[in-house]
Amino acid sequence: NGHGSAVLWFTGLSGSGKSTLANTVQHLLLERGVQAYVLDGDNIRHGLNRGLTFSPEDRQENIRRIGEVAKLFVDSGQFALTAFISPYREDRERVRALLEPGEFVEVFVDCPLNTCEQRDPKGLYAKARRGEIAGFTGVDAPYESPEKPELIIYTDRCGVEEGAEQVIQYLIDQGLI
Ligand code: GGZ
Repeated sequence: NGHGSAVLWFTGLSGSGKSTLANTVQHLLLERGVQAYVLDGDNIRHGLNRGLTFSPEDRQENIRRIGEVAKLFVDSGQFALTAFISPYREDRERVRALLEPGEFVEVFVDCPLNTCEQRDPKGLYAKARRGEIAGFTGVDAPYESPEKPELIIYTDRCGVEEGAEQVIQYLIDQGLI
């Protein structure tokens, strides 16, 4: 119905608020009659990508597959909202290269590690600090911040609704919706 389609690629630390933000944006898009679907750990890492670990190689494969699936959504005229840490710049740029210019919207969900660690909704940072999880992003595995993201949402400074509105405004400005 007269709108574009794109991948909204949310990237950031565990606990930064990617899934919450993506789900709120999805809700706002659906309200406007724009088809949108969220890909996240719940429907991808437990299904299609079951069996992949958090080694650098498996994270790369995780992101590669998610990029291909997201592209299928765009080919079908929908918005795909992806909420994965996607810690490696190169892996994110490979997904960008799969798509046409303007179809990959990198949204950096920027939140200081300290704040993510204080939130620690699943107690995973605490486990990582105790040495019970090896290779946890931000603790003993890297997170490479985007250099030129289309959008940065500072989730420690703005509420979820406000952040989601910033994403919607970007899509309006770009003529995507
Ligand atoms: C980071 C991990 C790890 C390690 C399990 N490092 O807060 P969560 O629980 O729900 O978000 C994290 C999720 C990260 O999966 P992704 O598919 O987004 O990661 S990546 O893009 O890097 O492939 C966390 C949980 O899985 N988790 N072990 N070692 N996060």
